[in-house]
Amino acid sequence: MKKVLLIMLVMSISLLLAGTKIELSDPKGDDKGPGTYTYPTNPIYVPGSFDLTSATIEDKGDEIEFVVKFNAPVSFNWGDYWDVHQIQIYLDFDHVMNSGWTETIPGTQVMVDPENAWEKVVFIDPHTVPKINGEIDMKAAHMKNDIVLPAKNKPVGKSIKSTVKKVDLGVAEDVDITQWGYGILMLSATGFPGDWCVLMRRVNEYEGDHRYGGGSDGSGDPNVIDMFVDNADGSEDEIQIQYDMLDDWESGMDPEDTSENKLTTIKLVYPGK
Ligand SMILES: [Ca+2]
Ligand SMILES: [Ca+2]
Ligand SMILES: [Ca+2]
Repeated sequence: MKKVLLIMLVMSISLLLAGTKIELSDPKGDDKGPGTYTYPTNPIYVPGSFDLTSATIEDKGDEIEFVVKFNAPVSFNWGDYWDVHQIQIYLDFDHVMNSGWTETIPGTQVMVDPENAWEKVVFIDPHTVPKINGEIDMKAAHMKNDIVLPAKNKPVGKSIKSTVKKVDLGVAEDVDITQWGYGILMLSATGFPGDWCVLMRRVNEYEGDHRYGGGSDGSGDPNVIDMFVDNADGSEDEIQIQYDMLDDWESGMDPEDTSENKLTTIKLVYPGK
């Protein structure tokens, strides 16, 4: 009898973890990066497309399911799997100073606070896996082992659902996802990226057909349009927190010369705190 109870207890603990679901919110109308960015002018960039509204992170046993929601329906005109979104989810497993990466995927153009240094990033992009892996090999080979592609992406309505295997993240099945830090960034994907950009669309000084405006023609400005910040409860004050976080950069004038840049530094969100 005791043994049965023990087994039931162990089972209910792992079931408890398996059901763990984190819910994050983001205010609407802050899809402006550091507060100044404007969308490209081509009508494919529907207003609200890059405006994060909420996200859920759910422990599904041997997988983790990320659902990222935004403020316009996902579209299917030209992309391999969908059109305009690129989403990066930086994961800090241990919350230990300088444990992990502080740089981000080349072309994102932000740094991560050393207290939030990340172990793995989930890379959600509409291109084919061979195309993505080719870009990573060319431009991000040094961090290749820590860039994880979802086992499955499902774009539906105003959301993209991405399923990531725990084994691909290198974590145990009984890991507690409430103890992690999350950096969920919204960018835009392009099949014609800059030489140092892993498939992300760039921000220029003035918007164009397929370029955001409100940044710099150089390469020091973040190519991040929206992100979750602070407690990620969606309160209005998170708008200014994001604008300030994304605004501390300097850029040289030559877009192909990244040596004169000072990148801005972001912090991750810790739901378990
Ligand atoms: Ca938003
Ligand atoms: Ca870490
Ligand atoms: Ca935001």
